[in-house]
Amino acid sequence: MKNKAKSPSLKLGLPSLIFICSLFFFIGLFISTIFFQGLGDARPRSGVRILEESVVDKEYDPLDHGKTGEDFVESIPFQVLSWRPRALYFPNFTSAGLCERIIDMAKSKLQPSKLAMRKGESAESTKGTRTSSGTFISASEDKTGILDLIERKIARITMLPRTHGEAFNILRYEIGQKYDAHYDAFNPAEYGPQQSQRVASFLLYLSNVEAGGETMFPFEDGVNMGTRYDYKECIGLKVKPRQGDGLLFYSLLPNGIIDKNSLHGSCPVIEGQKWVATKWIRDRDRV
Ligand SMILES: O=C(O)CCC(=O)C(=O)O
Repeated sequence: MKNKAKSPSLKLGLPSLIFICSLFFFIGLFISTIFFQGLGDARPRSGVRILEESVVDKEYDPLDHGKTGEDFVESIPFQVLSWRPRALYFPNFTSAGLCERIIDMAKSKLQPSKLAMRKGESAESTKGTRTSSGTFISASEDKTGILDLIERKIARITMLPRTHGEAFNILRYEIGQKYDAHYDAFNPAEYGPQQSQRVASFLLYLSNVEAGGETMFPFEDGVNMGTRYDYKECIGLKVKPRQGDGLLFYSLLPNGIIDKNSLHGSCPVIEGQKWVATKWIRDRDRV
């Protein structure tokens, strides 16, 4: 019997196959690490990168930037709603899809919203002041990267470092629910000594509301100040929630004093549901 000639084709055993596959895997990992490092820290994670690219303005040539700067020019449209308080409105700050994903993140975690108490106040005496439900979610807890992306964008428009921000407070108001007029800054004369102070608030409207639910500024431009305003009435400048839009206002004047015009609240929802993500930004690092 003739011996079968040995075929010159390559026959690989299991160990060799595993070795080759691992080699390709590590080469791929190495190349992608180098590529993404090149994009710098300013780029959000891939799942949501499309959102940020849509606002990069190709019309302008970016300048050389410092170590903490960015290599792109960005357009973020806004409208000045008021100078007293300083309030800016950002249409289409975020897409509707991302708003829905934030609502989904928060839905199962809602608890009755709480209030910071002034000296002498109690749960009983403040009952009915704030009737929404809410939950706190920090950007680091959100593994999808959506809150991280939004937090970076808020830091850009305020020029207040993201490390000064509290976790997002995601709120839901149902029909009849509201937040009576209040200040976000804590007056030490009423609340006692403060370690740090809230400088600004950013509200991202996560839903439309059929009727009611406006964010109101009863003392805008000093109007209604010095009257017998009862903090419940929904008057003054009213901002109607629109899904994906943002509202920024400052609670402190440039000299660090609380801006009396920044009194604000949420009018009762009349029809539909209101969802909003609030970020309070402080004058000091939170980390
Ligand atoms: O829901 C709003 O429109 C206002 C929320 C608010 O006043 C706050 O969270 O401090």
